[in-house]
Amino acid sequence: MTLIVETVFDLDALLTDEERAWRDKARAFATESILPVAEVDFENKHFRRELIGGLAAQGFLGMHIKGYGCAGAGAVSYGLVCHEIEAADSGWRTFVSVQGSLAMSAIAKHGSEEQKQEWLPRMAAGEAIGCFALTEPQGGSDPAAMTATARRDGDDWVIDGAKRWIGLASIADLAIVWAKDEEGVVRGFIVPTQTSGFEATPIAGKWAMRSSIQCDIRLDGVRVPASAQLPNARGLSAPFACLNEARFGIVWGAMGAARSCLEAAVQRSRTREVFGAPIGSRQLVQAKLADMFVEYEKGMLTAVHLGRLKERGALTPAQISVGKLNSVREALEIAHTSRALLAGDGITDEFPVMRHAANLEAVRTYEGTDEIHQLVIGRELTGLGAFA
Ligand code: TGC
Repeated sequence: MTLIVETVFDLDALLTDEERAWRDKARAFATESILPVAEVDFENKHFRRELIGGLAAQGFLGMHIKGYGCAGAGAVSYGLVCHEIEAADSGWRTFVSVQGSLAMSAIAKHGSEEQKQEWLPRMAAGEAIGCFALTEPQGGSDPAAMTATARRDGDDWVIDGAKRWIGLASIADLAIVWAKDEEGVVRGFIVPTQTSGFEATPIAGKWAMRSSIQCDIRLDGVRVPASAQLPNARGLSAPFACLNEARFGIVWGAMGAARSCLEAAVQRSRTREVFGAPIGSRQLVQAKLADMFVEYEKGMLTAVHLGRLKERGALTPAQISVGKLNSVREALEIAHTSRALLAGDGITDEFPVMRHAANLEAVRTYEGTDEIHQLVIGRELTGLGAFA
């Protein structure tokens, strides 16, 4: 499928054949399997579980991890897959992120060899679903203030606490749970969700991400063996290393939602006639389209740059903050402008724009709000922290 917005800027020139192949595969899957059901599932708040097998068969789950049944693809390839899937719906890019960038990454980065062998191949195949339990009910911006605890009891660990906004938790087979030990050190645990004392409840009444699942979790004396602890996770930098992966995917994904909105506005501007001519022939409309397009391409160039840095092992958290802040902020702006150009029809499900705008409100908040990323960048520029 050729998109009008792709014919102008030739971003393809920056991609390798392999990257284009991943992109094309993801676009075909998103177009054939997600897009046809995106509106109805959003309307009905339906998580279409049967799509998981397709995502797994395409090799998208944990695709940046090497070995253990994972594709070992490059960062730009992974970003392009996030981009294409979120062009269909942010909820499904979120699924790919939670499974691959958060839950699988936690095991790949911090797990023992036995834990990797046990979980990663099944997770890559979509046979085991993971979730990542970090955020707590009092708020997500300051995970250092977490109150979930893990105490030793003989050879076991016993975990107590509450988590909130945890994607996929009610359908997950395992949860990566972050909790403080008796010394106040943050540790990570692989908790099978069937364990007694683990309870996940989907959050109702969402106006965003309606075709995906976010949950409250209660951890009530959840007992796991010592072998469930991630041995290489000590301190908050461990979950943050996973958040970096997910935030990187959002840099690309949000621009996918933006592209979908921009494409809708461009196509409409060519055909919709007002005052006897297509609205695309009017200067005010062209100015809006041009500004949206420029921000979209700037966002994509940033994404490619960050991807190349990541492939060299040189990507820093502050650089990811630049990308996450910019992509989501500009994607929202593009969605809102597109809605205005589509006029009354823009609020209907004839176009994907309101759905993307609503989803992007959630993307703006999770994995670090705009304000958190501004402060990360501000600290990098000034050398002065301004969080407290
Ligand atoms: P501070 O608490 O002082 O530092 C803790 C340690 O973490 C290190 N660190 C990082 N390491 C790697 N990558 C990063 N991006 C890191 N950011 C911090 C830091 O160096 C320190 O290491 P060490 O070894 O000295 O102990 O925190 P800070 O002052 O560095 O950072 C403060 C702040 C506000 C930037 C940070 O707390 C932050 O990023 N907050 C936002 C957290 C966030 O994104 N929460 C939303 C998570 S989304 C979610 O949970 C839902 S999962 C998705 C789903 O299920 O759908």
